[in-house]
Amino acid sequence: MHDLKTISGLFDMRADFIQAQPYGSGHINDTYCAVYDQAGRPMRYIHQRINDHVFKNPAALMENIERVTRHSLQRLLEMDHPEAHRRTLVTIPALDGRPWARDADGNWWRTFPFIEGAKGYDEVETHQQAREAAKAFGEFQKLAADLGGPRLHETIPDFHHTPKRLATLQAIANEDSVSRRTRVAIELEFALDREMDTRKVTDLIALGKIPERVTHNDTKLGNVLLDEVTAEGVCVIDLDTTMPGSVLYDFGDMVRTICPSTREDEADLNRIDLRLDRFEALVDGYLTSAGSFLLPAEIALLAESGKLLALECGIRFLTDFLDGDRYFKTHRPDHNLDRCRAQFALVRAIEKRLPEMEDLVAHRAGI
Ligand code: ADP
Ligand code: GN1
Ligand code: MG
Repeated sequence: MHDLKTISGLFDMRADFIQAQPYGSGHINDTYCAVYDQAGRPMRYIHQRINDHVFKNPAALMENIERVTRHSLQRLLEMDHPEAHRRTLVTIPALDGRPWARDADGNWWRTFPFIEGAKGYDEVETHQQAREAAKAFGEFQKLAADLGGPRLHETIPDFHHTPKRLATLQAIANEDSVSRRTRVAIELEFALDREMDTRKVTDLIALGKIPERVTHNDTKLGNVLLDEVTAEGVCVIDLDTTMPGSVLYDFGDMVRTICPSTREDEADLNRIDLRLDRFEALVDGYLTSAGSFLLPAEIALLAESGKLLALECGIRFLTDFLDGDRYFKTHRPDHNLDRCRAQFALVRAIEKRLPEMEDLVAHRAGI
């Protein structure tokens, strides 16, 4: 636990710090919810320590976030959105005006207003949640679509370059630095058997058939807050990987996290399946907001993007397992291995249901 009172003093809070607690279930950053007294009223803020092991250039990352969120806020205000300040994150400046501050130990910190009356979920409970989450991510992409200025920084280069992720897995497996390779022969074979599948989207981007856009790149369900009363998608959060990408990465990660009947780390593989009813809700929600700008080449791959992202995420969990669990936060022994197996079980489930998924997309898109 960091000293959050000291951290709060680095920002232009205009309120008195009361207390702070660790918050949320993200795998990457250290997140705290802090309560302040603001002119006699309790107000909550999020203070986050940016994981600079994962993000090597936090200043560039914060520049991306600042540009994208300011642009989104401006667009929302222009359209007279009644809840503009609840629909996008905005940064609270540090005392020197920058959107980040460093503490005495060199840690990087940032602060956001707490989005009240909304919640992130690790697991979907209703169709409406699936539809609303997808609609909100589509709206996020739409708001960012006409961002001017230079190309955004790549906060993690080749983040969704699945063929490179597979090559890294092979390299780390060959090193076998923590002697775990013999335990994962089946999983390694599963990934290597699908080498051709890993190339689909990157090849089409290289050929110019799928455009580069401003995308979120980490659209798991937990990264969109839904209204606690209406379930409406309120605010997309966790913008660290907002950078140039493909909408297929965003949609695929929604399929991966929203359509399974189980959690991301389900240990009972027999329980893992893909719920077509949820997929239908997802497609419906996403096309409601993103349908106006998507190209036919993108729509054609929406169903398959789920398989790609589940495969990629499984590859990443397996890589981290073989590397001694250094990247993702783990909460039990073999956590990354369980996560990998669950992702690969999901890949199999999607492979079985792909024709039906493609029919659903074609039907909803009217093609
Ligand atoms: P990580 O990269 O570790 O996933 P996130 O930015 O997703 O970090 O934050 C972790 C959790 O904190 C989120 O899942 C969400 O529950 C909560 N959270 C983050 N920012 C806010 C915010 N502005 N308002 C309310 N809750 C937030
Ligand atoms: C991480 O930051 P968080 O917990 O929302 C990861 C994603 C993975 C996800 C798997 C920057 O997301 O890419 O899909 O875990 N984020 C980063 O749960 O690596
Ligand atoms: Mg998150």
